[in-house]
Amino acid sequence: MSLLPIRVLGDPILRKETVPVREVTPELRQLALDMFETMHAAKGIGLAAPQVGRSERMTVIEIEGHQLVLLNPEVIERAGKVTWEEGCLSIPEVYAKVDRAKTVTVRAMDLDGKEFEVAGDELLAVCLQHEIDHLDGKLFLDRLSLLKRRAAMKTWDEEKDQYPNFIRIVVPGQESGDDPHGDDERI
Ligand code: K2U
Ligand code: ZN
Repeated sequence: MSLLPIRVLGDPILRKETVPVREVTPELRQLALDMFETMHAAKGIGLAAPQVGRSERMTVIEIEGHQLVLLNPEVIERAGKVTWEEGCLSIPEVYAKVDRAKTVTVRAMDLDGKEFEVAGDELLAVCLQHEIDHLDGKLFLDRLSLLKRRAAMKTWDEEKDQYPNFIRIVVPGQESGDDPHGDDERI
């Protein structure tokens, strides 16, 4: 397995629509393994293909040891409202409260090419929506008010020079700024 460089805000790939997966190849299976390894090293609970420079419509999620690989995911049901302080592995050190659906049902394909549905609430629901946004070229910043977005971009302006060429190299065990409940600056 390999640790993959994470693309950060400013890299155009984060703003591109992803391409549906038509065939599950051995290379795609390896990509899923590498995405899990990279996500773990970055202390994340989700990671979408564009965040590692790939255009496949694919994301991985792991919450409380339960792993999900979602190919071509789509939200088929949503209900309620929840406000969650979000971060993003592609926008380190920046946090903001985001309103999303409290519960969602997502239809996707697994690595065996089999269609499945997953229903989630709270953290799983937020993560599913955050990752599917990535696959649509959207970031949590896009869901903030103008004022909150400006504050987030001001924080990012102070951080972005650490990531030349919009690349973040993840080192296992290194303190990362993705803990939404750390003492990093919050918006
Ligand atoms: O896609 C990503 O950038 C990984 C995101 C996923 C996520 C964002 C907000 C809320 C839930 C999930 C995070 O950086 S993963 C970091 C994290 C860890 C524990 C709880 C929430 C977020
Ligand atoms: Zn993210």
